[in-house]
Amino acid sequence: MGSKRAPFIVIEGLDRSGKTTQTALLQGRLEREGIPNKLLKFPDRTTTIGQMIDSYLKSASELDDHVIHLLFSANRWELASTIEKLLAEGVTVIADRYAFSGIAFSASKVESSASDPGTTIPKLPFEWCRAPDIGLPAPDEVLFLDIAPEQARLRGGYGEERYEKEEMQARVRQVFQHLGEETSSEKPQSERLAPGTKWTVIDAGKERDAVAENMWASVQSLVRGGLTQPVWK
Ligand code: FDM
Repeated sequence: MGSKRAPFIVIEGLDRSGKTTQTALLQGRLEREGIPNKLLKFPDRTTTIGQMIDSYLKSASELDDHVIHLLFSANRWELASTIEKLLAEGVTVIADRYAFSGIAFSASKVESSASDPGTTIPKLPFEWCRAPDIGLPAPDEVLFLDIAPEQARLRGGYGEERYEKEEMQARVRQVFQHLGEETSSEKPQSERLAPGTKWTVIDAGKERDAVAENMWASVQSLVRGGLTQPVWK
């Protein structure tokens, strides 16, 4: 019987969706269940590339939109072999954001159209945004914490960082929804954005413990059972 590997689970979500709290609760649950695990956070602001990203997000520096997109991707590639190694060793990897955030945020950047100044057009084409992450270890499951912008506002508004503006967040939510459809198991595997990834929408507007329970219910058989197939790329 072939050896099993651990699953790779990604938590994606909008700002104010409770993503950080819920990621911590999921990790606590894995600990209580005695399941070896490692929590990663993207961007990982501790590396040299991560420090450039941090400075950009805090508006302490300016970078071309293409450059920052590639840095976010490079920041994942820095950890790609570590992720594969951990999974092979039986350590469940949870990532707070991953390539889906990379696509959603960059593809949501717009500028006004030269021919029709009243309308906006994307600054970076969707396919271009997707390309640098092709070949990274792909998650077995994405838990997308979804919240309506109006409800996010009631939770106390957005913070100070570059993308924390309501119009941007609304566009990001639309791209995430599109990514969810492209990843959906209803499509033939050959047409999916991430062929082995299960995309689960979690209603993040619910009360904290209910959200945590729904997330656990979705991943528990995966983390308890492990997987025999190789990591998806
Ligand atoms: N973000 C995050 C991106 O624009 N691209 C990426 O690849 C990733 C991983 O960085 F606004 C954005 C999303 C968010 C910001 O994220 C920092 P945290 O979770 O607030 O640290």
